Amino acid sequence: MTERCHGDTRPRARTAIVLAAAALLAATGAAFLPSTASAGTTLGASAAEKGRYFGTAVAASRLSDNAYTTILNREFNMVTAENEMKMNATEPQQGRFSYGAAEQIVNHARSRGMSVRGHTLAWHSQQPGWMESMSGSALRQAMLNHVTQVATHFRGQVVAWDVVNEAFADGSSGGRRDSNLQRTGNDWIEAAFRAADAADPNAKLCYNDYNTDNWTHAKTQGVYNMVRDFKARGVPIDCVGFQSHFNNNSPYVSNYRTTLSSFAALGVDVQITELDIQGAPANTYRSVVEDCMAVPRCNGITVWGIRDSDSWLASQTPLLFNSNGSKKAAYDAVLAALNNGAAVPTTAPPTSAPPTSAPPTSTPPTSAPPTSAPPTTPPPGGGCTATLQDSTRWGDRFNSQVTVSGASNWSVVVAVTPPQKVSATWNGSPTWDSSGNVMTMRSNGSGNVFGFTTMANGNWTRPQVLSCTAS
Ligand code: 9MR
Repeated sequence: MTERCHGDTRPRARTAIVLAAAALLAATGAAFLPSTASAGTTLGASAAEKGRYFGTAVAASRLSDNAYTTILNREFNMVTAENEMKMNATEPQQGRFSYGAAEQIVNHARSRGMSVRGHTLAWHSQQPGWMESMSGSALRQAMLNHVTQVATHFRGQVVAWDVVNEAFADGSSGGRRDSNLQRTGNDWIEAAFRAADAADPNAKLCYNDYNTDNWTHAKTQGVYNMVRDFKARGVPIDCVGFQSHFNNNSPYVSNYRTTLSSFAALGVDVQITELDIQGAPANTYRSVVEDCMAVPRCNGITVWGIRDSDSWLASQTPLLFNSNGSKKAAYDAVLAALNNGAAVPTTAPPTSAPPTSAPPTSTPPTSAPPTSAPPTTPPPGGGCTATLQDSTRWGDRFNSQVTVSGASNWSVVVAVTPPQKVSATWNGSPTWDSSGNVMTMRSNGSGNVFGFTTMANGNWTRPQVLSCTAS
């Protein structure tokens, strides 16, 4: 087994950065952007304009379905593998790792400017057979090795990991679920988080569960107490995922916003990770999105599938697209709620791990977006003109908007400065050169204004438009 490393300094570094940001917040007040309605035309674009993401679960087997990938590529900027990163998929035999289907999804997403949530490193369910029959210290070691190997394999490609999934019991106990992993000792969850932190220090590390939406439920309180304890003791946890599978037995409740904001107040990001709602009532979808938008640290929403026919609960028709791929009323409600929602505050604590490299060399990262900097325009000659303008800036990243004139079919080449990385795009089809720093964005029928989010990684240099070519 790989030697365990508890990364003694990393949790403290993480805490220090968050505390520094919190102090800054206290000093300056949370500078919310005005919640002016914007007009994003896709879920991903609208979320990204507000500093958030909108994702979906993807099954590798469906990537050959053109109708499916058309919606995926158009609407979403975050992807979760529905089953392909689970323990039984990635380590079918002990010590033999299998990443083919997971990589198919990761490559599909990343080559199109979408980010990836990793789901899931440790879970009582969907364990490979060899693990199901293990117990005690052998199981603990096997679990930690799995966490280490998988997180290391995808290091740098996954923005957030569901490190541990569904470890709390249903019902009124508020305690842990019994499982072979739980029987290795109550500290198995924090051990998994420390192993993930050592393997991929820059990924966000999340705890993910279902039936934790109702603030008054014992299970919600149980998870809350664990997260509070982890934060107090420096266990490296960054985020909590709320699966939010809503149905008649487990309905949406109006204290959901209290749940999200109460967890966020512990100093973690909160994300809605597997949203589906029986019957897809537009009003309930709207409420869920409004609740997330009202919480600055609710930085993303993922629906658990694209079309109703893709859902694990297809007969409940719980998703945003009909089986024929058309948008449902719930889709319109979600898009409107995203467009009407507030952007995350520009002074929020970093939503990705702090850069480990040298301190920023250019503009400090916490100021308001510059309004007076001149837009950059590439040299003429390609039959069109592309003008880049700064848009929103956060503690760790910033948005840019590019307006093209002179052509409706265009391709624009944009360069970012390493170690910057583009983490999301909207209203265009991007491809990258091998360095990952030069993006060619092609028109995709979404108009003449495209945008993208750049993770600064300590460098705040403005991206440059290199060329605009009409085609
Ligand atoms: O959607 C997934 C389905 O295809 C699998 O058969 C199932 C097996 O457990 O897992 C489903 O996804 C689950 C997710 O991984 C964790 N939260 C509950 C999801 C729905 O069951």
